[in-house]
Amino acid sequence: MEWWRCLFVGIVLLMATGSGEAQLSPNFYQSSCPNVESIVRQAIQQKLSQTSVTVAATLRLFFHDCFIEGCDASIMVASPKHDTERDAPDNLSLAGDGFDTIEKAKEAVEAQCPGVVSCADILAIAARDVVVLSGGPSFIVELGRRDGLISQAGRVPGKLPGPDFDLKLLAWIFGKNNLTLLDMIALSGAHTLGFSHCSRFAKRLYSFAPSLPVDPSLNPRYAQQLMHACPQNVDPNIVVGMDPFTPNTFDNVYFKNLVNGRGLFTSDEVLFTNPLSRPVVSNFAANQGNFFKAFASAMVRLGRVGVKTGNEGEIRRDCTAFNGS
Ligand code: HEM
Ligand SMILES: *[C@@H]1O[C@H](CO)[C@@H](O)[C@H](O)[C@H]1NC(C)=O
Ligand SMILES: CC(=O)N[C@H]1CO[C@H](CO)[C@@H](O)[C@@H]1O
Repeated sequence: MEWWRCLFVGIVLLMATGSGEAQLSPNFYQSSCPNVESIVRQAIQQKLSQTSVTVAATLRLFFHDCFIEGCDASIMVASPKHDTERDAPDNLSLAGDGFDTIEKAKEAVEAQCPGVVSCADILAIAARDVVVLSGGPSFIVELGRRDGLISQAGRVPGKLPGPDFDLKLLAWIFGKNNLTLLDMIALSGAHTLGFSHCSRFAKRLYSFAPSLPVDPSLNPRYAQQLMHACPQNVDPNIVVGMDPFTPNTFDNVYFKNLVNGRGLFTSDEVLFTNPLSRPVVSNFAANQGNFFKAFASAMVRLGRVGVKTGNEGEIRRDCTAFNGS
């Protein structure tokens, strides 16, 4: 080999191995905390027996965590000054039960394996578990994430998709997180669970366009139902099920709804109205198995976004506070 090629290969090898870039692995805690998954599952099941809100709240928490600074539990950090990620306006709807679920699971894990398992990994396991416990697909969770050292409300704006996004913007923001169009469509299927406040879609009912108050892509009967549930100037705490038929079950009804003009947000319905994504929506609506497979693989890829490994970050003792604080 010519010397410069040798040098080049050497540098590449060094970059791959020498930078401390560790990989996630399903067996990461095999020797340090072999029962971590069953400890987390038990904590989730117990919380779930108290309130079904846990399911959607935990899944959404994982998504928001990963899109802001990567999957590093930065969303969990609380500060008396109310200036961390969870205090950003975008979080308003992050139900407190999601945070509580992760804190409970962390306490249970700490009791058996103190100082070993990251909050980021507990959140990733918990997100998988709530999907399974509500009827969705199971999958193997990769582990070995470290907890982040940055959590600032000011760094949230622009990192999360909005309910008024079109397909191009959705594809762009998921693309920034190494997720494909297919991943994005599959992950949107999480809206088969949970609730939304009226303010997030009221524009589609009352002020879509100057001469066209109701978004024409809304099924007219669905629009009527939504106006009934969300009259103008409704109490801001009122919520409606994002999948009006089975809001507590993880199934493909979300995609059937889209085909029938029953997507709650513009960002939901556009997946069917845009010809680029429509074939996938139709496929998921007709075949729940295909949706489940795509969702499981997209969740694994979501769980890789911006992860810290090796000796980056820390293993937080308390998920809501940096160790140094
Ligand atoms: C595709 C872009 C997305 C947009 C624009 C979006 C937007 C929203 C909005 C506006 C809400 C309602 C918040 C409220 O007012 O209460 C919501 C709820 C929710 N989202 Fe998304 N989301 C997206 C993707 C995702 C993904 C990828 C996941 C998870 C994998 C997810 C999981 C959830 C869940 C479970 C809820 C219900 C929360 C609850 O009931 O507590 N979303 N989303
Ligand atoms: C996306 O993937 C590239 C290549 O593997 C990686 O360098 C980058 O950090 C990833 N970005 C995120 C946000 O995970
Ligand atoms: C659950 C949670 O932490 N919600 C906070 C979101 O941010 C607002 C301020 O923008 C706080 O008032 C909420 O307590």
